Amino acid sequence: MASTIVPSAIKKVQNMMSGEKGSKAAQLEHDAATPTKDDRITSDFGVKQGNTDDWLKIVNEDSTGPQLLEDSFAREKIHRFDHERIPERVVHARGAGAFGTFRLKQSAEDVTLAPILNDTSRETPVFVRFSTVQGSRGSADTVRDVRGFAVKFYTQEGNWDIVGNNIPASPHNHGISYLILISMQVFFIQDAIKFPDFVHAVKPEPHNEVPQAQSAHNNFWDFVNLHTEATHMYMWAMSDRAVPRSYRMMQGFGVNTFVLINKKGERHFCKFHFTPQLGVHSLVWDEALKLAGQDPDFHRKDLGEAIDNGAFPKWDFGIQVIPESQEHDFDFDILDATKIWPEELVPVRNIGELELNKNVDEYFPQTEQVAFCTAHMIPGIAHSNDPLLQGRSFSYFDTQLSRLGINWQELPINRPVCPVMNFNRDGQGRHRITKGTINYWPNRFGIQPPATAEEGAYPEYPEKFQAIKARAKSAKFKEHFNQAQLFLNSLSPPERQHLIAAFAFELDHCDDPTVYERMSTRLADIDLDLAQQVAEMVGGPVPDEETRPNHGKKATKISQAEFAPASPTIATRRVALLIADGYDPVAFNGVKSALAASGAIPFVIGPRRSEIFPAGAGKTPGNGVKADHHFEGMRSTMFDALFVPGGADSIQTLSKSGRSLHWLREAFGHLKAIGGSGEAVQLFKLAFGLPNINISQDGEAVESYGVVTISQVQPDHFTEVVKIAKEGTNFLEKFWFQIASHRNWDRELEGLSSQV
Ligand code: HDD
Repeated sequence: MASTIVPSAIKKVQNMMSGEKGSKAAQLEHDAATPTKDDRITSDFGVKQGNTDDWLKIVNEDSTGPQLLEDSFAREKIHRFDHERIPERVVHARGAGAFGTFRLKQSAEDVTLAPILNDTSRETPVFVRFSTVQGSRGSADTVRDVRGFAVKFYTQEGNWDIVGNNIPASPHNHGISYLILISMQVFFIQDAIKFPDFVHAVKPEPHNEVPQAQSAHNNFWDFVNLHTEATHMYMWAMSDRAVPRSYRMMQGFGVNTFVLINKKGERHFCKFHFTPQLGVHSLVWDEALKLAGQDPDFHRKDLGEAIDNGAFPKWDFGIQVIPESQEHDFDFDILDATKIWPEELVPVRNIGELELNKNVDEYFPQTEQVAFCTAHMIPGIAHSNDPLLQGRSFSYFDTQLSRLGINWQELPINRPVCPVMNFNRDGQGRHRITKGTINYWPNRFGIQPPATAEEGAYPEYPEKFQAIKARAKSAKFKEHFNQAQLFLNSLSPPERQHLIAAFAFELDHCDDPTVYERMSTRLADIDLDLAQQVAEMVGGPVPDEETRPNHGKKATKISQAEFAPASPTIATRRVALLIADGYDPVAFNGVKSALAASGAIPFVIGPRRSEIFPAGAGKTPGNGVKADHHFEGMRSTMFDALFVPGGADSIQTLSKSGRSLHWLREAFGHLKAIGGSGEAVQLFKLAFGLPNINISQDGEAVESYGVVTISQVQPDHFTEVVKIAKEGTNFLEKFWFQIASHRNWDRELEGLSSQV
C-alpha cells in the first residue's frame, strides 16, 4: 500500500520541479489554460453551448416572452457572476503582484541551515505582492500610506513568506547612547493585540465610511496622539516614504525579529532587508494627489510596464544578525518590532538578489488569491519572541479562512513546489486526491512517518524558560520620542519641508479641534520648530517652548538621498516628448532614440493621437509620427521628464495652447527635468518666465534649476550619450543627469516651483 500511495504523489511533483528554477512556473503552467480559436465555449460541467446571448424563453410571434428557469446554462452564468467577489483583505486590500527569482550570491551558512540562504547554486521562484494598507480594493495607488512588500519564496523545503512593509518606522527608542545610529525595521505598535485598534482608527470612520485610502481624519490622529508608541512611525508615514514613485523604487523590510538556526544548532536573531537597485524615490505630494484621480492604477501599471519591457526590477537582499549570546547587549530590546537595529551596530550583509521578471497571467487567481502567512517558515528560519510576530502568525492563517476557505494552501498560487503529504483532509474546496485506505498516523503500514532531522524535519530550538504569566512589557519599550527626533533631524531640507506640509495637510482634514489642537501640542515633544510651523498652518495652539528638547542627533540611511544607485541612470524613466505639426525632426528623433538607447521609455505627446508632421515634410501620411497620447488624454503627472524639440510652427501651436503650457508648468512645479531645443527656448521663457532660470542663447547647452536648453541645434547634439554628467557640455549628458537626479530640489527650496 505504502509503495503505491506516497512515491507516486511525490514523483508527480518531482517531475514538475525538474530543478528548482522555473518549477513554480511549470506548476502554474500545468494548471493554466490558454483559450484558442479552436476551443468552444462550454458550461462548467463541460457541455458545449451554442448560444450564450439569449436566455431560453417561451416566445410569441415577435420573439418576446417569459424566460425559463430550465435554462441551466443561463442560471449557471448568473450564479457564477453573483458570487465573483470574495471578502477583500481586511488591510492591504489593494495590491499588485509579479513573479520572479531569488538568487543567493553569498552563503549565510554560518547562521542558517536553510538551503535557500546557503546554497549559491540555487535559484528560487518567488511571488511578490505590493499593496497599500488603508484603502479598499478599488482605491488609488498613489495615496499617502505605508506599502506592503510581501514575498513568497517557493523553496524546495516548502514555502517561506516574508510579509513586510516599505516602512520600518518605530515609536520606541533605546537610550541616547546609540541614537546616532539607525537602521529601519519598525511598526506602529509593539504587541499584536493592538492591531485591531490601530486598523479601526486608520480605516474610514464607522459612521460614514469616510475617508477612503487616507489617514487624514480625526480618528487616526486621535489614536496616534493618545497611543504615543506610534510617534516614530507616523513621522515615517508623513514623510516622502509614504508616496513612492514606484513599487520598484522602494525598500522592503521584514520588520519583525526572526531567528536563524545553523547546522550546529546555534541561534541568531535576524532582520530582513530589500534595497532597490534603482534607488529610493518618491512622488511630490501634489502629483500624488492628482495621480490618484488621473491614473489610479499608476503603480500597478508601472510595475507591469517595466516587466513587459524587460526592465526587471531588482533588490539587494540583506540580513542583519545578532548572535543569541548578544541578545541582551543592547540598550533596546531586540525583540521589539517597533525598534530599529542600528546598522552601525549590526551591519546589513547583502547576500542575495530578488528580481521580478514575469507579470501575472490573471489577476484574481494569482494576485488576489495569493495568501501570505508569517508562520510559513522553513528549516533554518524560526520565530523569535517578538510579540508582534507571534500574534501575526495567528492572524494570517485565520484571515485566510474567511477570505479563501480552509483549503487556501491548495490554490495554485499558494501551493508549494515540494511534496505536501499529510493526513489533513476534507473541508470546503478540497482539491488534492490521495489514494489508499490510510488517513492517520501511526498506521499498520508505516505510511508517512514523521521525518528525522537528517531527512529535513523542521528543527525546533530548545529554548529555556523560567517565567511568570503576565500581560507585561519590558521597561525598554516605554520611550517614544527620541527616534522621532532622530528621524526628523536626518532628513534633507526638502524632505523636512515635505514632512511639515504633510502634517499640515492631514491635520487640516481633521475638523474636531480636540484632535488638531492636541496634535499641535504633541509635536512639541518632537521639535519646537516643527510644532510651531504645523500649529500655525492648522490653527492649533502655537507652542512657545519645547516640551522635550530635540537631542539634535542624526542617522544615516534615513534620507532617501542616500540610496542613489551606484551610477546615475535614467533606465525605466518615462519621458514625454511634446510636439505639434512642424516640429524639428532632428532634435525629436535624436532625443527619442537616445532615450530608448539609455533604457528610458519615450512617449510622443501631441495635440491629437494621430500623425503629427515634422517641419518641411508636408502633410503626406507616413511622413510624420503617430502620437502615443494627446495632451488631454495624459497629464504631465504620468511622466518623469519632458522634452520639447524646436520647430517654429510646433512651438507656435504649443504656445497658444493653455493645456500644453499647463503641461510644462505643472512638470516644473513637480520639480521634473525639462529639456528643450531650438525655438523651444521661447516657449520656456513664456511658460516659466522667471529671471532665475537661465535659458540657452548662444548654442551652448545650459542647465538651470533642472531646465536644460540648447538654442541652436546640430545633429551631433543628440547622439547617444555615453556618460551622465552634470558638468558635461553635451546637452544629453546634462539632461540625462537631471532625469537621473529624479527631481530638482533647488527649484522647490528657492520657491520657484510655486511661482510658475
Ligand atoms: Fe499584516 C496583511 C504587513 C502587522 C494582520 N500585512 C498584510 C500584508 C502585508 C502585511 C504586506 C498583505 C499581504 C498580501 O499581500 O496578501 N502586517 C505587515 C507588517 C506588519 C503587520 C509589516 C508589522 C510588522 N498584520 C500585522 C499584525 C496583524 C496583521 C500585528 C494582526 C494581529 N495583515 C494582517 C491580516 C492580513 C495582513 C489581517 C490581511 C490580509 C492577510 O493578512 O492576508 O491578517
